[in-house]
Amino acid sequence: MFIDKQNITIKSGNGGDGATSFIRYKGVANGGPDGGDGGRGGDVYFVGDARKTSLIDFEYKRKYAAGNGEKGGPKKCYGKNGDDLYIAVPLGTVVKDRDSGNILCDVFYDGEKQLVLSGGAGGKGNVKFCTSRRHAPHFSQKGVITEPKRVTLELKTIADVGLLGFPSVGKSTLLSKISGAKPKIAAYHFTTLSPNLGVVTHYDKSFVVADIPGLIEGASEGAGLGHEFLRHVERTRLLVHIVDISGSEGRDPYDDYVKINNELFSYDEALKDVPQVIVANKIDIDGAEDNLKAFRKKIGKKHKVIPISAILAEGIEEMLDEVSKTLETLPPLKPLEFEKFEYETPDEDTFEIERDEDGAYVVIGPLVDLLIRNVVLDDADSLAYMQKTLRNKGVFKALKGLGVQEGDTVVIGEIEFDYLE
Ligand SMILES: Nc1nc2c(ncn2[C@@H]2O[C@H](COP(=O)(O)OP(=O)(O)OP(=O)(O)O)[C@@H](O)[C@H]2O)c(=O)[nH]1
Ligand SMILES: [Mg+2]
Repeated sequence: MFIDKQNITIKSGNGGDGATSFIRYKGVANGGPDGGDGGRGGDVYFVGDARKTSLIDFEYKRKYAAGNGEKGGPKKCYGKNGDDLYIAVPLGTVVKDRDSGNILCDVFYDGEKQLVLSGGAGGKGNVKFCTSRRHAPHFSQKGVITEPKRVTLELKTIADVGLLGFPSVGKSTLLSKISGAKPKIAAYHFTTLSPNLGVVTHYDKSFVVADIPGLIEGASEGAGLGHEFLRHVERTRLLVHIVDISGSEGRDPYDDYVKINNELFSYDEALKDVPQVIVANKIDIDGAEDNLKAFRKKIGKKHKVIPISAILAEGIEEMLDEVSKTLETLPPLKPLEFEKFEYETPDEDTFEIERDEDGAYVVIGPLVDLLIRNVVLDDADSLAYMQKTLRNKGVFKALKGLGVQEGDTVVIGEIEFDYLE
């Protein structure tokens, strides 16, 4: 089974909670605060791995999470940071946010690391809340809890050369002769079920060739293996278009050539700009030479047609010369051009105020989530700290702007209090 599209869930690590703790040792009754900060949650990266050729690994494991940050400890001990997670993917893997379809990254080069999710920040320990007036804070901050994200991985194979043509024209046979690849070869259609890659060395040049199977008439609308493999044609610099010049299956080679091109161009018009080397295979079969003459006539002088016998390895050198020469004139492949989508870490300074049916002022938004996560309700210091934050972030000012009166109810998460000037 070839897998070139997969949905998975990824999550960066939560931040570790800060510690609330006080110095304790013999002879000291009430030592000062010494609670350390929580550790940062681990980040999630995708990494290009040239040894991988499909997304099969993701068929078996769908959930990926970086390590959580550890809690802070007494004696100002910092919590350990969570381990980063590196997810290895084949080159040409495009990672998208599943809900919006926006592109997070295109992993193009071997060893390339792409950061997609940052770990949650660790909470501050109570030491950090000491001030000249607050010597013994009985509160600390919680670490940031991160959200899992649903992403789609899509493999758009990167190859210098794409081999294409109707089923059984000899694509895999050719690939097996020019590279170390050992694809399955047989006299029935759709022998090859996934794009095979091979590395070809020709004199001092080497290039990657992909056997792109499954193309038949109607492929761009889903016939045969259809669309599945057309996306692998998008990222080739050059196409080797193979026809069975012997017409061994009763089809006209020129008809085949036109049909395959129609499928390509109706899938993506831009493929018209990808140069093609036309190869007439199975020249060893009786009658093929006559067909070649007729084919050349229909193709016209503009295009060169190279006759070969893949099975007998004849004409291969001429073909590789042509491929290699053409490749030299073509620019290298580049990653997709796109605007990188980044998951937002909510801006914890933002809030909104709504009125509920009882007329109470309800404060909502990321700022509130932050405050609620951190407040210790039965601790006066903690409540005072929350009040100060509300003032500093402009919540009281906004309430006044809305006409809040002394004694009105203000709701923040689960906390309700009367507004006092
Ligand atoms: N006579 C002759 N037969 C060939 C030649 N090249 C391939 N064949 C035969 O054609 C049949 C199909 O070859 P494959 O290489 O599997 O064809 P393919 O294009 O990869 O086919 P799919 O994977 O089904 O798309 C096999 O039986 C091959 O032995 C050739 O040059 N001459
Ligand atoms: Mg094949």
